[in-house]
Amino acid sequence: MAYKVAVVGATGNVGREILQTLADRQFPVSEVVALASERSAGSEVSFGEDDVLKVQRLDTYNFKGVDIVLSSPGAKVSAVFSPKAASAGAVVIDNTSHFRMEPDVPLVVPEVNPHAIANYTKRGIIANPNCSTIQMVVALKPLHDLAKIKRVVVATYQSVSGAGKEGMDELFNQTRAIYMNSPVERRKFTKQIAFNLIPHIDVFMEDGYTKEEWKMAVETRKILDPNIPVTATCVRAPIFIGHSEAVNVEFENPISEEEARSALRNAPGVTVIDHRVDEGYVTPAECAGEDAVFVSRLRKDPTVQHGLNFWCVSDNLRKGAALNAVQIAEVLVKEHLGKKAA
Ligand code: 11C
Repeated sequence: MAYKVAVVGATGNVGREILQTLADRQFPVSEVVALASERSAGSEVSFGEDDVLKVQRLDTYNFKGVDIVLSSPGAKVSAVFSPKAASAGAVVIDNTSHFRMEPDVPLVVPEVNPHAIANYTKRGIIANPNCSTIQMVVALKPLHDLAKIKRVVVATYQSVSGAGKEGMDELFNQTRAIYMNSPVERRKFTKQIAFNLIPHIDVFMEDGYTKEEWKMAVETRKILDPNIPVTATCVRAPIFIGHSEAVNVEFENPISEEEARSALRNAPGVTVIDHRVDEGYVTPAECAGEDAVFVSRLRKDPTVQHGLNFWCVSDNLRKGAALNAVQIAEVLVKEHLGKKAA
């Protein structure tokens, strides 16, 4: 069985990564359609090593006959076009924040809550979580199964690709300007990002947290366990690809470093690289282009009864977005669409 797949937002960072991931993983496609705004229509995007797709206009596209839509055009565009595609009969895997917290839309990380995909029938939409949430819950899941998480405190160091191509261009241009003694221009970020850190991702909310910080808390509860309190500080860092997180976890039950390390080693999607020597840990520069969530610097937190600290790094465009979406599509066809067709 092969499926007609449409990629919405095909010219963006995540859209291009989705096309690459579909091809790399040999997703069973009968046809792939690349869709984007009128401005990008007519341009070309690669599908795997050999194929080139001409980008079509999203606003006039008829989704009839499309089986699966992988959508990452921005929340406002998804708000309009994901329901439109779903009512034409497609199952939409939506990578924006727009539908994530709606109760009848499953929010899925396949290593954590694949069973939730079954609820796609309610709206025809499955939401892909925020990148910083995805990598954290992949690492938290085996630890929660082992000793029941009581509380999570996390600080993130997020790459500029999370803010799209414009974010990457801004880091590049500002870095060059500083080296060339030229004026530093700012468009995308609220402060200079080159040689700096910005403790502000997404908009501020009434309680002083940013929406990125709020997303990490509410999405973790929806995906992993509704009773886990999460408090986050999200920081933009001058890195092109790869989000990093310093995670502190308090547990209800005893858990040793060895038990935690072994559970993480056996967990799907996790690679533990944790040697207490120079170079014995993973940094964001090393995770770009990789599928795994890397865990390093695992150690006891002696300030609470049952606590651990760890460092977690992953490619935000891949596991944080495109790969997770394609993995959802893989479960969807294997467990649901394929069975329906059979
Ligand atoms: C960032 N995490 O790094 C954001 C990007 O809710 O899907 C993804 C935003 C989202 O800026």
